[in-house]
Amino acid sequence: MTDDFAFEPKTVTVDTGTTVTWTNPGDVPHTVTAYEDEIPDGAAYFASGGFESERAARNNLKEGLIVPDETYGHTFEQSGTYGYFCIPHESSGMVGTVRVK
Ligand SMILES: [Cu+2]
Repeated sequence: MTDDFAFEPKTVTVDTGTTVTWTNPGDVPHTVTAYEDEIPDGAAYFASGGFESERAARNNLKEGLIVPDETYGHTFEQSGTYGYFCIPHESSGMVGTVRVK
């Protein structure tokens, strides 16, 4: 089932060094934006648009949008649990988790 306002799967588990790629198969733009306080200590921040902080991502929403059929990828170099969300649909519960082993 495809839900236009959810990450699918909501939680993924990958090995260290894996590049996770998000694809937008829907009709509306989304972002992949890490919660700065939900990534491991010392881990690289990530957000579509290439921002270095959650604040910058929130303040420059347009540049971070992943439009339909576009993708965004991030390579996870450090183990731990990473929480992220979609800025436009955060209030609708569009959040996800990447677990890196
Ligand atoms: Cu969204």
